[in-house]
Amino acid sequence: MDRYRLLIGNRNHSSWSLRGWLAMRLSGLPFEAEVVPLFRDDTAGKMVAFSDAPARVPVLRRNGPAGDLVVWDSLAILEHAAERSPDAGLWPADPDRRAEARSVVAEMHSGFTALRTHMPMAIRERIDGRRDRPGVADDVARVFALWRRCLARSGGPFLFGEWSAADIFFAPVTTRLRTYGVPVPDDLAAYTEAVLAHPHVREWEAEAVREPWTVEIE
Ligand SMILES: N[C@@H](CCC(=O)N[C@@H](CS)C(=O)NCC(=O)O)C(=O)O
Repeated sequence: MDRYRLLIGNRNHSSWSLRGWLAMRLSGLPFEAEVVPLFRDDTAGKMVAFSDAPARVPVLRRNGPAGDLVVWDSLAILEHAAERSPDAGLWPADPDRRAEARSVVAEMHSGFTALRTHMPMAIRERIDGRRDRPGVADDVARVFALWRRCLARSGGPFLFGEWSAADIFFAPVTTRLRTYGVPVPDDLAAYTEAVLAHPHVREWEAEAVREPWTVEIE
């Protein structure tokens, strides 16, 4: 079987890379991750050397008998992984639940700008004092409402029962809540703990802790 190469940014900081990597990891498709350190003079050059995709991460590449392929954008990577591994459970099996899971993922993919701007992912850091930045409280409230809605229907432990695309897309948010000390309501604490304890998230975090690069959070 052809192997894939997945270009990712710093594991401590690159939330979109985490999503693409978690999707590939759940798919079971064989792949190797290659890290390009972000925010350096040579970052864009390394991304451009990897493929003809825009200079962003993640980017997935496959070369071999099955044909050459470049997939960029975390959601496109997740969809490719789901198509190639239909039994991996990236999307719920039930069409109605799958439509809701797609809505949840789409909302994350195109929204939550304040949360992303003011609380950049920094897995191994603990930073205080950003909870009153503009728009953050509204974004956090929406995240909690969304999680509550999904968990009420599924019964947990994850948004659609089993670990799936929806949890993958919100995994960086759970690390942000921890990094910036955002209180998690009691009824959602088990969910955030389950996400942070998921073996794939732990595997990523262990690598993030070992990374040599440091990036100043302004
Ligand atoms: N919508 C894209 C966003 C990708 C993105 O913005 N990635 C960031 C890192 S998390 C990046 O490559 N930044 C490098 C830069 O802007 O130079 C996706 O889902 O993959």
